[in-house]
Amino acid sequence: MKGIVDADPYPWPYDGALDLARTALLLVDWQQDFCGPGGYVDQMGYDISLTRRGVAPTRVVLDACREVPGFTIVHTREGHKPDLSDCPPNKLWRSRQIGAGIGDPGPCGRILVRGEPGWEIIPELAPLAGEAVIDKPTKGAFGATDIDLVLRNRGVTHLVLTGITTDVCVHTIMREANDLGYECLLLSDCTGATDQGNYQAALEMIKMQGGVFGAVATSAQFLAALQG
Ligand code: C5J
Repeated sequence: MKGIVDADPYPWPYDGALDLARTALLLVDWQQDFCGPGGYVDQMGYDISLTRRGVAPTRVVLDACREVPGFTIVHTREGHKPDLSDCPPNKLWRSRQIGAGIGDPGPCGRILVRGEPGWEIIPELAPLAGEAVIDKPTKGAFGATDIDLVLRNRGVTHLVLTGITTDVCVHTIMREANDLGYECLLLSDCTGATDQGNYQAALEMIKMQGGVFGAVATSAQFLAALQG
């Protein structure tokens, strides 16, 4: 139906039809480090085809949202200051345990360090002028950044999420946003995880309890509602 996303477990949003003035598209951590060859996820030994597979459908959604005048588009990037002063020692230690130490040199420069090639958003989904870019040293986005202020200043109350990885940063951000009262929708084909089981479980967790963190839809279902 026009303006209403045929989402699971409820037609999204809960409060009626899409209100494009109050909705933002969130692109979580589409960085080389999480889906590019030689990046952090690749260096840890995971299969980057699993994290890359949402790139093409996300690009379609991004292009559609860019066609809507005034639509809010927000990109996030996970990364640390070059001196790693914002990297908790336990996060650093764990990354070294798995052989991809944050700050260590790699094929994409220093792993998860701001300004390095691996930290950049991949060209397919790179931000355009006027789109907000939120840098976070965290998995979530609301604890150590001004994203809440940026969204509220624009009157945003509803979030459509894409990004990687489903079970880590995307889930953390969706949970944070949901707790703050944002009405959230995750696009299932516009996200991916380093583990297929975790990806499936992450989607299921959102939908339990009547949509405990919001709802899930495909990009086609969202576009059908957006474009009528
Ligand atoms: C991870 C992220 N997986 N962006 N970060 O460490 O999900």
